[in-house]
Amino acid sequence: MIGRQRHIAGRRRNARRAPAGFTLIETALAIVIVGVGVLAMMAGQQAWHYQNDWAQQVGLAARLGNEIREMTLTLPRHDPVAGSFTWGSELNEETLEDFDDLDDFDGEGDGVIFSGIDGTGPVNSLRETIVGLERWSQEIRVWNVDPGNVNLEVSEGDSELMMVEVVVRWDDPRVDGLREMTRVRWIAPD
Ligand SMILES: [Ca+2]
Ligand SMILES: [Ca+2]
Repeated sequence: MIGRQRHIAGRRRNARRAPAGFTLIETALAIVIVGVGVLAMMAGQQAWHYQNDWAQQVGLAARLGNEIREMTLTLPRHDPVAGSFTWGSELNEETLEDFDDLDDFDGEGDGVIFSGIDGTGPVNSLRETIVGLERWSQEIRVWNVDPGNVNLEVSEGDSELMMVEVVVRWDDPRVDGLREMTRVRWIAPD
């Protein structure tokens, strides 16, 4: 009899111990918790990649603006013969290679664009097309400003003071259309 009681007491002790393994609900909960964690990590990584990529593109845009600035810093404002009378490139100046004064970079007053889409750019300070930047463009405009107020545009030839502007755009594959990435302006030195 005593042996039977011991046997029953032993079974009860075993019954009080937690069963080995997890229940279905515990397993499902664990899967959900781990899944949410993984998703959050992936979202965080994506955001980091996006911001890192964006910082690179902004840096590149600033560089493309400065390439034009360096290219044009030593140029005279106007053609030594035609002066501001011929605003834009002079006769026989058809490509970037031929531009030898600042107003050449304003075309006929509409600006000049060096673009990867049409194969004319973007260009560096040595007037070479930069390979691999087909989605980028540099638009240059040149105009005269009032010496007393450089924010005031005046008619071509009405002032000796000249403003140069470069707008750098990127055809961002993540959105439709071109993004303006940077806009740099400076007063042309004498
Ligand atoms: Ca010229
Ligand atoms: Ca010219």
